[in-house]
Amino acid sequence: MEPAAASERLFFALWPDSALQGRLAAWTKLAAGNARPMRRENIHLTLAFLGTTDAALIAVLGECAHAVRFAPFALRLDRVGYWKHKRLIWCGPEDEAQALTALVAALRAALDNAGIRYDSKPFVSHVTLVRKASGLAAAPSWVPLAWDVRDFALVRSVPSEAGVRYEVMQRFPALAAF
Ligand code: 2AM
Repeated sequence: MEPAAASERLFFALWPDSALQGRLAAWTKLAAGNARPMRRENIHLTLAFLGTTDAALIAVLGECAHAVRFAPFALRLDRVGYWKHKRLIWCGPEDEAQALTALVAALRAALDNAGIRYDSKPFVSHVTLVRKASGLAAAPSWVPLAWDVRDFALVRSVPSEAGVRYEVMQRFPALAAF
C-alpha cells in the first residue's frame, strides 16, 4: 500500500473472488476486440461511489459499513448488455436482485446517517467489463455465472502507469446467522 494520502478516491463494491474474476476476464478479453477490457484484478460491482473523500473519514466509513447487516446471498450474472451512452459492455442480473438492492439501500442509509456524500443516482447493478466499446456484435455468447456474495469491500482507486488500479482496503462480511 502507498502512504496515507489526504484524500482518496473511494467506492464500496462487491469484489469477486479470483476464480470468478478469471471467468469474467476470459469472456471480457474475447469480447473487447480493439476496445478496452477491464483488467482481471479490477473487475467488480459498485454499490456506492463516494469519489474523492477526506482520508480522515475512512474510519467513519468502516463504522458505517460494519453496521450494515446482511446475509450471504447468491447473485446470478444472467446477461450481458451494452450502454451506448457510456460505451461500455457490462454483465449483471436479469432482474434487480432483491438481496443486492437491499444491501445497497442499507449501505446508502448508513452513509446518509453519517452525513457521508456519495453519488446518489439510482442504483443499476452492473459489472463493467469493457470500456470504449462499440457494441456487442463481436462478443461471444454469454453463459450465466453464479456469484456467492459473502462480503463487500471499501475500495480505493490508485493511479498507476498501467491505468487505474483498484485496491481493496477493508472487507465487511455477511452475517451467517442473520
Ligand atoms: P462504471 O464502471 O459504470 O463506470 C469506479 O470508478 C467504479 O465506480 C466504477 O465501477 C464506476 O462505474 C463506478 N461509479 C459509479 N458512479 C460513478 C461516478 N459518478 N464516477 C465514476 N465512477 C462511478
